[in-house]
Amino acid sequence: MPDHRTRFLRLALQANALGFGEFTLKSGRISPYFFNAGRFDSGAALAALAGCYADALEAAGVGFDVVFGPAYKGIPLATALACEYARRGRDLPLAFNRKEAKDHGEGGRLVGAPLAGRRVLVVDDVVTAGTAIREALAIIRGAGGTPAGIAVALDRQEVAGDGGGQSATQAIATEAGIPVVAVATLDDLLAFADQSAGLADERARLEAYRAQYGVR
Ligand code: OMP
Repeated sequence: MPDHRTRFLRLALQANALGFGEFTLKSGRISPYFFNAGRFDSGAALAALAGCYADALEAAGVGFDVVFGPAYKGIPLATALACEYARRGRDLPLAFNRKEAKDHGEGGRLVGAPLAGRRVLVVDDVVTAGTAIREALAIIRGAGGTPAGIAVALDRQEVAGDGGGQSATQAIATEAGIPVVAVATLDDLLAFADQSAGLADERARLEAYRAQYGVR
């Protein structure tokens, strides 16, 4: 397992961003685990997380000119990633959206660097059915940008309703013709649980969930 995956899963467990129990997802599925990126709630935690995203993107070799964080959870993630790139010597433009249009001041829904004519990387937290990512792609296209890739912390590798047997991320990658880079996947989490003492019960529940909703 490449280092950024293990590093991320350790960080997520330490921060309680990865929880085990019973969670109802946006899709209505009842999941034995949940990733809450909001628990990366300090400068140091976000900086460490951004390092994992940057390593995963570098390993995947994705080309882009600007990073875009969808409201709300993508905003601190994209911001931290842009800061991490600056630390590594590349100053990248950064943009994000508001959920509500602003009718005064500068107005509009987009904040930050222009997207028009640029290759845009979407930075978000997690993909289940892919609804949130599809909305972000529509915003980018509406602003004249070209989606160039998607970076998420966790790919839950679940079949999408319309995925034709593919996972939501595979369906989006095929539809949009762009790479979806996940720092870690459910498969990585299962492999990590195999090697970690004390996660045997959680692993069994993850396996049962994958048998029901996971991609084959
Ligand atoms: P999709 O839009 O179905 O891909 O679900 C992704 C969104 O669901 C995320 O942006 C979160 O709002 C939320 N979510 C999590 O934050 N963590 C999870 O582990 C699972 C979900 C979810 O509801 O599926």
